[in-house]
Amino acid sequence: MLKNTMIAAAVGTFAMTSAALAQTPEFSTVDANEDSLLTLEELNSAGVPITEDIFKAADTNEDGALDSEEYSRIEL
Ligand SMILES: [Ca+2]
Ligand SMILES: [Ca+2]
Repeated sequence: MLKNTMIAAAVGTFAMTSAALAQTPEFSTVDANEDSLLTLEELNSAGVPITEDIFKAADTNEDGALDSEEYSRIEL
């Protein structure tokens, strides 16, 4: 049951992705816990169409999160 819900959510996110490609949300909008770092989870929750590969490539200092500078450089 939960698994099916998650698959449905994933498909829904994918459907929204192409429409959202043109722009990324404001850094502050994505940073749900306001620690000035964006985790992959926060990005996904905010609807940013980012994959783990892109996230890791963008995380140049490899601390597992994106700061505002790293976020500004991501190319989706
Ligand atoms: Ca955060
Ligand atoms: Ca980082």
